[in-house]
Amino acid sequence: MSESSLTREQKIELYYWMCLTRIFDDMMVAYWKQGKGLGGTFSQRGHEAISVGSAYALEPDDVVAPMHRDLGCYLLRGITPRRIFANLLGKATGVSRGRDANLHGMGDLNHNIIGYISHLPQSLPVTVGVAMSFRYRNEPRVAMTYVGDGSSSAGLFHESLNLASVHKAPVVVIVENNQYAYSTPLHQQMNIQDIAIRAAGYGIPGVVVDGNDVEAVYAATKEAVDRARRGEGPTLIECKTMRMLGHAIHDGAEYVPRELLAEWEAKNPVLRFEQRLLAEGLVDQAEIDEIRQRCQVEVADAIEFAEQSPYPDPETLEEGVYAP
Ligand SMILES: Cc1ncc(C[n+]2csc(CCOP(=O)(O)OP(=O)(O)O)c2C)c(N)n1
Repeated sequence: MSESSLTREQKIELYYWMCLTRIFDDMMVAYWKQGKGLGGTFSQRGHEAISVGSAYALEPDDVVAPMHRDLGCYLLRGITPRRIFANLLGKATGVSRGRDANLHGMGDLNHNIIGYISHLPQSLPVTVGVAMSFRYRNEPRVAMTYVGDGSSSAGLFHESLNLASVHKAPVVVIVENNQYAYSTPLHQQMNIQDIAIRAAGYGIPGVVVDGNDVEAVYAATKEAVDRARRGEGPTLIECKTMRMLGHAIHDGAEYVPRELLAEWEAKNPVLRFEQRLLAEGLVDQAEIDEIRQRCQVEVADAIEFAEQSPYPDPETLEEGVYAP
């Protein structure tokens, strides 16, 4: 793992968010496997260091457009576990007020979060547009979004980054290279080792990061965010990781070699960071246990809250359809 300039308190904070993200995800998956969930849902297991480390580098005024494996980003930006679980169950207390029982309906501009757009990678041009508006208005703000390895092969990815570069849009693009786009392995969709080299085609920096190292993700994102804020334009950050479960809850991912999963499980981002904090003497086991316990209580409370919440009143169906 890399060194970073983070203080002890900041590192513990990062650990807390990663822990909360993992426990939320584990409990969500267990809930769906019991057949209690509504529709499909996407696990972000293995992506904790990416969503938490990158979001931690943003200021509250910055805007972020997460995707379907960025639970940690939503939580860190202030959307409570209660509102997220209620959203997943399609309840009126959820982020989308029961309009979308998914991570898709999770936009909340009060937290400067753009709702996830299902059509990949449509969040990218929207985020570039937001970044360009900051530039035109001379606001020192940055916009950030995430795409998968599969999404990075779509035409829109190239068009958006090219435009962003030409106009020096203050945007940071995180590619979550988790080796698979649904069942398609990396080598069947591109002929390059590092997606980051695509940045050269747009004349912007392309960085490869260990996506299972939260401090490395934070450090790379912080540098890119600072660069964007100085008016020097976009950065492409490729975070290498592995999708540890299927594409969504219904997918057993039998097409993924077990050895590959075992290899990545040894790099479990939450456990690795925990072991590092312990090895550096920044925390003791009792503190780790306390944080874990706190996260478990928070998630259990969120599930209970979501279960007890009402479904939306059909009379309110048209509310929120049009922008005010
Ligand atoms: C334009 C478009 N085509 C197909 C889909 C269906 N779809 C949803 S996620 C996904 C795979 C995406 O792979 P990747 O970008 O690597 O992200 P990952 O799910 O691996 O995190 C597909 C094909 C979609 N959402 N949008």
